[in-house]
Amino acid sequence: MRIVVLAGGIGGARFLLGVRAYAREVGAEVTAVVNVGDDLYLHGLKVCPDLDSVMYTLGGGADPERGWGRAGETWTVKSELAAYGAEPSWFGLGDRDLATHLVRTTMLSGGYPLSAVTEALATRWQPGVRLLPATDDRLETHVVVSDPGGGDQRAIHFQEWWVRHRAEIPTHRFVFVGAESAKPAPGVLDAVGAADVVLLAPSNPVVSIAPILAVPGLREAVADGSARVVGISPIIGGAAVRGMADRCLAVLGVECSAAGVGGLYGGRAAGGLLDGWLVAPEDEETVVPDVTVRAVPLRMTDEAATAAMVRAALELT
Ligand code: FO1
Repeated sequence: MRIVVLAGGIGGARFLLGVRAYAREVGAEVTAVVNVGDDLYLHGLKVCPDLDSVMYTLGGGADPERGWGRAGETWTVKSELAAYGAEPSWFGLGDRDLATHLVRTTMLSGGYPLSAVTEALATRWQPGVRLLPATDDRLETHVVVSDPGGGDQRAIHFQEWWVRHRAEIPTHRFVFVGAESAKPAPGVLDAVGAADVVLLAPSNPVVSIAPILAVPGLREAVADGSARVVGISPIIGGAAVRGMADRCLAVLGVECSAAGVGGLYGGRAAGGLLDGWLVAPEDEETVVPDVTVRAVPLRMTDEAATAAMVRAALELT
């Protein structure tokens, strides 16, 4: 069996631990198509937060509390940069993490596409699933904001919105810069086309899953493909499990609920993506037109709990 997972960063990484565990049980192949909209250049280095969260988490090198960056991290370079007054200081790059960005930037400068760089970095980490960026092209999530109390609108990078402002700034819309000319990374369309199941991880639907689907041809490949498509709700009992999906959904005017996100993805018969939608027991009354909804525990407390979610999703197909 072949499983493709569309995933963002921290929540996606934790979900992929369960997918990998399930796949090992049943002998399935897993390809993760990971969001690149969070990526940014910083101090001359290319940083890919979602790809790195997935790679470090599956490779056993992630800091379990933070969910991003490396375990056992030190911050010497960060403090040296601050001593020079080098901005931005609001985005911390750890010393161990920097080695990843140095290798990545060197390879990109040498002409390697991001997908080849990701494969090279994963050779060290052995994540146990194939990691593909959604695209090798530039696709950056920018956020149109205005200062509190009105004033002109301006676009800032997603990370500045997420980390510097913690999303606590008047926010008007999200723009996936470069999406219109981006192409699916090599292997992405083949993986989706050959998949028996495509899973939408319980990542942020607005700034993690949407930028993946914004790559021309990718949404169509999923919607029109032969694979069954099952999503896992990132919202339990009307609250985001982690991160700021609630604030992101509010920007879109979408209800922060399992039904709201299910409706955002839509049923395949109605031109959307979903055949199945996994919700938490608190949300068992959820109805999404044309979609089979099933309620199971969705707290990813450990690999076994997450693998049980994956099994439930596969049973939905
Ligand atoms: N998140 C923060 O809240 N503060 C940081 O200083 C920070 C640094 C950072 C460095 C590398 C990296 O891969 C991720 C980092 N993140 C940080 C998390 C990042 O904003 C999120 O992982 C995603 O972009 C959102 O899912």
